[in-house]
Amino acid sequence: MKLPIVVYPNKRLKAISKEVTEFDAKLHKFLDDMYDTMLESNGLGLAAIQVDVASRVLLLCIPDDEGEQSYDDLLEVINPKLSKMTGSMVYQEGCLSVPSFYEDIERYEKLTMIYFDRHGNEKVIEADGLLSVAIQHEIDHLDGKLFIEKLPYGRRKKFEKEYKKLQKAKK
Ligand code: Y12
Ligand code: CO
Repeated sequence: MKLPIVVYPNKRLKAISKEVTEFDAKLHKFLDDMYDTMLESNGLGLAAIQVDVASRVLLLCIPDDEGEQSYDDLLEVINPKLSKMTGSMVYQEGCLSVPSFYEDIERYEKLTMIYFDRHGNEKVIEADGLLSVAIQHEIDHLDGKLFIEKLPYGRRKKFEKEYKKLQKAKK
């Protein structure tokens, strides 16, 4: 079931999400609904707060070399922690909660993430490139942060002006 997406400037996106303690059927149904929401919205990643649930849950599904998004590549991430962040890279990021805007953002190039799967099993993944960028983008959501907050002052001002104009035109 597709869930409604919370969009900027809704203040709910600033919530600090809480750790998951129950790895039960309710969590599994929520993960399945997040997956439907992400795919039906053409997203590569989605954090729970984007569907108004302040839990430390995120999904990622990075396309393969042919640009195909496959269920086999789905990463369900619960209570993630990052370590061993190294290097830097710039990638043009987008977000389902900030529709129609893409901006160059600098992030760590490589990292290690420890997290739990839907059954409460601890997992470790080493990521680089797009996966590393997407992980950092989604973990920022769990801490109430959006990629546009990383823009320099001038670019942020320009974004706010254009975004307001676009929101007005949509009404
Ligand atoms: C870099 C950083 C973060 C990610 C994962 C999270 N971002 C997304 O999944 C963005 C998806 C997105 C999809 C859109 O919809 C279409 O393209 C049809 C979109 O366009 C509009 O809202 C009009 C914007 C963002 C990945 C890489
Ligand atoms: Co986002």
